[in-house]
Amino acid sequence: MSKNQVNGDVDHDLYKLGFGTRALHAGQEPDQWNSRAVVPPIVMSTTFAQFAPAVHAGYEYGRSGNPTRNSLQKCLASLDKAKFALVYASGLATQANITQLLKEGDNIVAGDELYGGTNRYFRTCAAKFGISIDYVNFSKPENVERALKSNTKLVWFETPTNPLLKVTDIEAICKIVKKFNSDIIIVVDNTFLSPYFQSPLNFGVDIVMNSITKYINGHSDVIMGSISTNRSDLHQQLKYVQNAVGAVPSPFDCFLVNRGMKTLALRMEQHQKNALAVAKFLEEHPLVRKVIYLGLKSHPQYDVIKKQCSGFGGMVCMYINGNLETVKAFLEKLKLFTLAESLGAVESLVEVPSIMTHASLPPELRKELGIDDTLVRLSVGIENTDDLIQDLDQALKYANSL
Ligand code: P1T
Repeated sequence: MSKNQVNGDVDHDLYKLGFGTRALHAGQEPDQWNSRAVVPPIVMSTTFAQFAPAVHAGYEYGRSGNPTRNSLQKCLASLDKAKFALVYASGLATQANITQLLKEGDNIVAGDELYGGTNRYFRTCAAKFGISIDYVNFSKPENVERALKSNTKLVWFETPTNPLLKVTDIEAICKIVKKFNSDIIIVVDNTFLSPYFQSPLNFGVDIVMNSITKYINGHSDVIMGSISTNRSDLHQQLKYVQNAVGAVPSPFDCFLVNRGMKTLALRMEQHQKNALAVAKFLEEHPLVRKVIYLGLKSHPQYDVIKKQCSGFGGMVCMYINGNLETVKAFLEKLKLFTLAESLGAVESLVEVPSIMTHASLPPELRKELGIDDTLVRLSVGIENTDDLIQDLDQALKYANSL
């Protein structure tokens, strides 16, 4: 690895190094800055001086390119072991940019279980432009095979899904889709596991997208999204759209994410350690009807998880015995788990998908998926394990006593 690279492309020697090392060094080369700053500076300038008309040093205008953003994009590409990465103003802005690759009459085959906002964008925004969307359960690859059409241009799924942590065999889906039509673009939303625990590009996916707002930034203080890809044609098209649509993140936010990523590996290990302990504790609790966690052998797709993930992440779901009132009593008593939407940050969060993150789904779809009022989603943070268990225990005891 050369620390003396100036402005160039990603240094691919770096890709041989470990995840934690890449998170600290990729895109951070001090020689790209005149000052040799060890931490990429926040370049707030919206425009860049040109030597002569249309002759510039790689940057013209802040929407089309920014040095702080470039550092982040390089580092992110290295974490996904991708050739290219691009960042956007939010996860949903990323989805809207990718959808710009389609035209009227095209079809999308999407997972039936997606973050509520992702489903809402396809259903109410993309559909307005004459794009049809078919939703299928991706955990059964034969459903996807049946859904593909001659006008299908995009296949989009989350694995694991938000909120119920259903898992899709990425390799099996890629084989089916590419055999049907190799031009179809396959996108995996990798938000729930982050590049630390899952590398969808290794299994034949064209684009991996992330809501950076979650684990990658990890501190609940930035809204951002990203794509990573090895395909230069898609990178070129998406870079064009990134500038043309203009939903780019601020340099300050890029700086924060760049900093947050340096501890992604450490944070993910602690999220996982805590989540596994929490899931095991909840499994034994009389007020809990069912627990869903990737690291439990009871997960119906444990064999697929073992095959394609290097860890289980920090998201845990449970169904509580009782009704919404029981759930509300439990939430009211929690002291460390904050009742809030979002996930993947250092502090533990809790939410009720049916009336919060997935309230925008049609009620009949929620029912079909099993997102009812007794489902509680935990984003297990990096606090001390015993404190989290103790917090859940006292709140469950209270709710159980009513
Ligand atoms: O919030 P934003 O950065 O726009 O990302 C949207 C998004 C995309 N994909 C997944 C899997 C997500 O979970 C999200 C956002 N999710 C929440 C806010 C949530 O609480 O589930």
